[in-house]
Amino acid sequence: MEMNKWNELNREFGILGRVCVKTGCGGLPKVVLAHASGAAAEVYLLGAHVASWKTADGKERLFLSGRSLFEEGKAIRGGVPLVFPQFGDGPLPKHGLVRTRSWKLLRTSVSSAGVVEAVFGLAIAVADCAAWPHDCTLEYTVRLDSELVLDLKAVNAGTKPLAFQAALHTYFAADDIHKAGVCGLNGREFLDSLKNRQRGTETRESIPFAAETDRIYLDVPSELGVTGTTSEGGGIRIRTRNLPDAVVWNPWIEKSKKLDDFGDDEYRRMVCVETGTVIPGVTLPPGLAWESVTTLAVV
Ligand code: TA6
Repeated sequence: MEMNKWNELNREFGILGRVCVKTGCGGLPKVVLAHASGAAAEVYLLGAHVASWKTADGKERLFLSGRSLFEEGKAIRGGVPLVFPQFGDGPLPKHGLVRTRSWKLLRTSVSSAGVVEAVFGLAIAVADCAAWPHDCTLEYTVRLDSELVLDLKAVNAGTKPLAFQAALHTYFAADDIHKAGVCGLNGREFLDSLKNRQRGTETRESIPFAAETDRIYLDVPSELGVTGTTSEGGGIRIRTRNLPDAVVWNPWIEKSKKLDDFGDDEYRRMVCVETGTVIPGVTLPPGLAWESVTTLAVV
């Protein structure tokens, strides 16, 4: 276990060989989860951001930009940014308030079956943001075994209804975007963000990538697939609970050049399939909790 400036965190939360806090990029703290199978995950306290997920074969399944910033107050480019309480543009900073904040590590554990878990928390208070004056607590659980389970929970700690959108803006690694596809969305309605959210209906079994793509699919099945992410033809199965929408995004050539924290050619190596509740989102009465689960597995 790395004994360094995170000594105190490691004393409280470290589990020998399974959980430790280390110095990540930009000197930021990251929580490293290691499963007995060899699977591993890394979670920055900044944004409770899962930046790496390696399966037991040692293969990295998430994309992380080589040009990502790792700075307090800035979003990490790649991995699993958490979007809350606003998806996209609006009165709040793009994609909301939580991907740029420092979260707290609340608990860690290893179950008798060997499942390694870390739980992160963030409290938002009325005074924090004039455009979103709410008391709200978030809990995010990252659970690792043969799958990666990401469980996001929000509690309305205030006295008025809490309206929010939420998403896991997951960047999957792809060996070659031209061979990747997204399946499970045939027949579903979508809003095309490249055409002022014009409505359409998907007609393809598998959505290929040959141009910029940015669509919000509505009321999607609880199981989706990202195919062809590895050169051997492997893919990822995504299962969700309580996340009715899915966003499919690849910036392609021109948009990539406009993103400062993203390499010009990196669009070839990633695909975002975001699991979320976006349209219309959730309205949570005072005192109540909302919980969502996203489970990723290699197939
Ligand atoms: O989820 C898709 C999207 O909203 C796109 O429109 C695209 O801009 C992307 O997210 C990335 O947003 P970001 O603020 O991280 O640059």
